Amino acid sequence: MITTTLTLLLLSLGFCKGGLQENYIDDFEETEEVEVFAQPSKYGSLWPLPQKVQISEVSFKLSSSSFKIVDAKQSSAGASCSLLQDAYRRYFEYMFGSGKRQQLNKGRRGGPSEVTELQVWITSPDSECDGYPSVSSDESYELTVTDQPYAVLKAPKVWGALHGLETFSQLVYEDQYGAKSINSTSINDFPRFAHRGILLDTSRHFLPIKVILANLEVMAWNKINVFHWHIVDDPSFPYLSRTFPQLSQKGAFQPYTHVYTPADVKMVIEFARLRGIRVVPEFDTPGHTQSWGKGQPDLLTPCYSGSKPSGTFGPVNPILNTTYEFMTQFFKEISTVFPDAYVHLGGDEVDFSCWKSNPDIQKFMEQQGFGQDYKKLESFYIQKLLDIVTTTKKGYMIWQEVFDNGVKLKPDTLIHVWKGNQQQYQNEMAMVTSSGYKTLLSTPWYLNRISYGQDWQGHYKADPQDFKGTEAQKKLVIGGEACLWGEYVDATNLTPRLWPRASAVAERLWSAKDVTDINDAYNRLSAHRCRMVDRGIPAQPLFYGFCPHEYK
Ligand code: CP6
Repeated sequence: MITTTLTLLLLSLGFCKGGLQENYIDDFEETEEVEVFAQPSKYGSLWPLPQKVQISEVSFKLSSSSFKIVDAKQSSAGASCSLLQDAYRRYFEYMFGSGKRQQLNKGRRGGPSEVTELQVWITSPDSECDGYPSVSSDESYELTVTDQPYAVLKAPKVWGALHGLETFSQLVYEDQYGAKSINSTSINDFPRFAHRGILLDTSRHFLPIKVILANLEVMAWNKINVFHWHIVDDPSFPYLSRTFPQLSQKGAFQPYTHVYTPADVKMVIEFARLRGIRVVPEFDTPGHTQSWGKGQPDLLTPCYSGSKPSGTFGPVNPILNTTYEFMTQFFKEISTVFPDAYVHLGGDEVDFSCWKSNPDIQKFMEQQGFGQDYKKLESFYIQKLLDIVTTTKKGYMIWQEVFDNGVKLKPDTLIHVWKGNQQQYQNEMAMVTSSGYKTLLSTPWYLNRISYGQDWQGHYKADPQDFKGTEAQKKLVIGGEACLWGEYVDATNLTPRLWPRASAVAERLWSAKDVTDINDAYNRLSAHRCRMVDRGIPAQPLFYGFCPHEYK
């Protein structure tokens, strides 16, 4: 049983070893910050803002002793749907606490102005209760709180119901006497983009499972639906492979503690599923693979200094059959461990200097007629890798360089744009979509970059469909991801660095395109951030001020 209890994490730092490689986007443009004014929003603390909301002045009371979340009689998901039953329990606790903060008016009995039930009605015959969410999942829901003794949450599938429960919990507030209240409300909601992700990097620093689970929980509060797990990279290989256990035995920071076992991975995937979140793993090759070389001899290219091997290694060796035999077995395992229809295959930042130094590679280049064009060699490798992964029946995501280098891709490949300044990434989105590929954006959402000020405003303003192109091109944008690369982030600082800054991205990817009022966003986001703190997550402040519950 996976625990959903969240606790503030007090962690001591272990020793960190391994050299760091610096990466910069030099010409990243800072957006100008707007001065914002604190005042309550007419939308309260709703975040991300639903597509259609009507909130009236009429308010009802809710009491922890009489209020219940129940399945509607007509619902296609009932008591046997543990995904929903677990969610009911979670949200009841978020709304009323686990008994610590008691309501002041506990003795009250239900009157005409009390909501006593939230009925959850899954309307499609297949609720998808036991399935996995996908890029085409229906996440829509309708929520009505009216003059009835019960509120109704209608959704075609459980995924919409999960979002609706979060929205309902966001509508509940305390009146001036501390009594739980909710206003008469009608909401019709669905996401603007299907892919709303967060990248976490567990190679630069190992992230304990409980930190990953805690952040998956917060992703659900923000209606984020993809966890992009950048699980391995140069510094360490914490993924415990059943087929190649020596990869983590030799490549993990601490092979007995700093690894994700098959049971750990299962737990992350199930915890995510119960919250409507997909887990897309990334196994980045041929670059960013130094840690792979420790447990898999001959996988990496030996670099030469003059006529002799220098003892250092470069990217994956693309000229050996053994490389492709290894990749075939490895990705066969990955395709069974991770249920999502996609894997991210990386392909970014391949350094050619080692390949250039190696005489065997030089010979191969000549035989293939590649000349001195090492992009052709990189494409040769990626092409073979894509063919291998295609046989596992998975779709793939890749970083933009693979597209830039002209590799032949399956039409349903997702191109992940991460480089350049605003003009450069907008050009890239235009080029990728004019070639007919689906794309997602990360460039403006590198949350590992920090600055003094309200950088959430820049994240909020970026729009993945702002580039020159036709309507058909814009439709190929499936969303985006906030990236929190791990060079300077571990369990001690990850959560406040991510929240509420990733919340800004979450609203951009969920809410309607015209939801751009920075002042209203500031006021709702401040309240949303206080709610995250109240729910036990150390989310950092946007600016000066205080939270309502600070002194209680
Ligand atoms: N690791 C990998 C990284 C980065 C990328 N890929 C990165 C590049 C620039 C910045 C931050 C991170 N650390 N594998 C780029 C996709 Cl600023």
